[in-house]
Amino acid sequence: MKDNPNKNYKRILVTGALPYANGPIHLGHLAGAYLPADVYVRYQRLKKRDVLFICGTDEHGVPIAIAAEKEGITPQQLVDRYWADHLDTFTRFGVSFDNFSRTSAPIHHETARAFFKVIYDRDFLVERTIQQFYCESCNRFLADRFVEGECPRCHHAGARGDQCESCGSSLEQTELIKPYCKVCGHTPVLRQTKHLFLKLNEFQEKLVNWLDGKKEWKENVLNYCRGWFNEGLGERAVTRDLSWGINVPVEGYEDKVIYVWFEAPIGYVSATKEWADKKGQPDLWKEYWLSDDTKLVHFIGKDNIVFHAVIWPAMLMGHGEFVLPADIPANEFLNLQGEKLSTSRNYAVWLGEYLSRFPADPLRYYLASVAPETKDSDFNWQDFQGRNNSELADILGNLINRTLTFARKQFDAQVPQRGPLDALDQEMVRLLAEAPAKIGDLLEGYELRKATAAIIDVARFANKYFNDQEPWRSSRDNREKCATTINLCIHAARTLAVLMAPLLPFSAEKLWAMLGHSDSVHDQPWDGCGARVLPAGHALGQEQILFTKIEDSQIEPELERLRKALAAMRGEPIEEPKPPALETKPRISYDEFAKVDLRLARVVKAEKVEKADKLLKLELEVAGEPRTIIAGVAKHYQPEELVGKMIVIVANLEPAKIRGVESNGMLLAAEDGQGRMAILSPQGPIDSGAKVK
Ligand code: B3M
Ligand code: ZN
Repeated sequence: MKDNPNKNYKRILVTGALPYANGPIHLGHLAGAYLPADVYVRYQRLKKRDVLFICGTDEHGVPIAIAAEKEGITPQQLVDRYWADHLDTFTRFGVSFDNFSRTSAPIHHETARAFFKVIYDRDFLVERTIQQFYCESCNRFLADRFVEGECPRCHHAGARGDQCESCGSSLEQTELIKPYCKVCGHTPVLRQTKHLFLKLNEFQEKLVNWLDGKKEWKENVLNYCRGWFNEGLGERAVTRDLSWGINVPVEGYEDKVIYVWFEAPIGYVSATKEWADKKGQPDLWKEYWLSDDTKLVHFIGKDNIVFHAVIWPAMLMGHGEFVLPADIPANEFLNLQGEKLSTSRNYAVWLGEYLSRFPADPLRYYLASVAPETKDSDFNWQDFQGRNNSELADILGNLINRTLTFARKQFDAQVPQRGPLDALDQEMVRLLAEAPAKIGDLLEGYELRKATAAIIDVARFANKYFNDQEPWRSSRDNREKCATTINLCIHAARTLAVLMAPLLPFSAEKLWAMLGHSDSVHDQPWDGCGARVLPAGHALGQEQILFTKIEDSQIEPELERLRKALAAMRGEPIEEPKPPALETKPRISYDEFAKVDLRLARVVKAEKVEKADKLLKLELEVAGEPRTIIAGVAKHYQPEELVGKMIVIVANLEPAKIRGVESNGMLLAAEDGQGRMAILSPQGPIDSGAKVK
């Protein structure tokens, strides 16, 4: 086992990046920050550590103001909706925040303003007068993304005032070619305005030294920071000319708000305060933020690295009272079917939609096994289906199912007595005993992919153990051995329930109940879980299916939707899938066809043919002449529906005896590949006997 990375810490404070409240949660969010954070936290809880998991919505900033304007609602209405939506979908996905707050909460406004004031009073802010775009039609300064134009570097049209999405360069809005107001389209004018700037440059040396001590941090995070240091940190504006946000607590700045990226991370502090208030111990937040023995861990996606690993620590250093981040395990991006996600173009998988069709755990499992830990990775629906079916259902689910079914049939649904252990039994016992520490080390080091594989490996081994011990054979000739095998398989199931609890919280709880427990698996201790055995005679619960297989027909609509979104994104025509090519019989000449005498006939009488459930006997009238035919349409038509109808018959077909009745002709009906049948009829008024050509 590795050295305990938490030995210097009394408590762990885990944060998930505050999602913007201007759109629903998608799989990229989950893979980047929230799933890894949740698994880590759930694991720490099982380790019985003092851990607190904090998050909330990021509710200010330009994109939110714009989205609200577009919908014709107030920003508050918009964020109210998304705050509730995020909380709901996160909960259904099993993300177990201790508090999910929001930056529009009064406690955050208060905390952020106080923080800002301290930074100001300690002289880390400087006033600068700058030229900024102003829209004379909207009567406002155009902060950040309120202005768009052509990118001066790649000439992409529609580059935003702070960044070009196409080439990725970060921009000053005054660099934009042909700038326009994002809201009304007018060309803005330059006006003078003053802002407060954070003197980030004054923190560079301190930051470099601090990050030097972070040898165990992920390489991608350290690299980003080095890039920033190499360019040299400059002053950054931390106020904005906007109406939606937190008012700047400095005289002369009353009509401006704090830059959203300055106040959002302070949201971690406010959310902790809110948690403490809700608990009725309003000072409890201080234990987490005001003490060096707190391990502060920020889970984020790579686009947030500079804010968390450079600017936020500088702010914390400037403020001086709060603990600095101990780790920032940032993930790279998750692509979708080999393409970049685009939320604005709806090329994404939205969590709420996923959850309306599939359970949470298979997605947690899949996202963990393809987590973008060191490089961008891909979400692929077929791969998701494959792993669910072959790993969750066929390995983990199968082990549990066959073990519990066997125990029910052979041992009256009780844990059988363990006898002497053979070599294979001993290997099973050892593997289970060692699993918690091994998987724990991986989880501790944020290696979610490897931890996930290691959990399935335990189930894989146990499945093989079941096969090799052949309990179905020993149940006949060696009851003691059979009992030992099943006892150990139940032990494996029990161990797995705890090991999988952080990753598959819903299935683990279900399994725990199946093993006959009435408490929660999430309250069990992780340490030693592989050695804790259920006593012989312990009554097992009712077995249920843990993981259902996913059918092709369930993922096809998902692929189809993405295919369409991608085509729309690229401006390609949306191709409908082509029907299979029409296969016909060999060609015939007109003369051959003309030999068939098709006529209209009126149905006079119709009745079922006895003991033939497919046949109807039809009495017809063809140009005044009576005729009888037998038709195989009884599965599709009731006799009464046909009476009075005009139909088409082959009038010159050789008569044939069917069930003792002479059938003199044949009606025409169409049949498709889906078992449907329709009798052909003329569309207008016409006499019976008329020729059909
Ligand atoms: N809302 C950006 C994002 O969701 C931002 C994170 C804030 S964390 C303090 O990517
Ligand atoms: Zn405008």
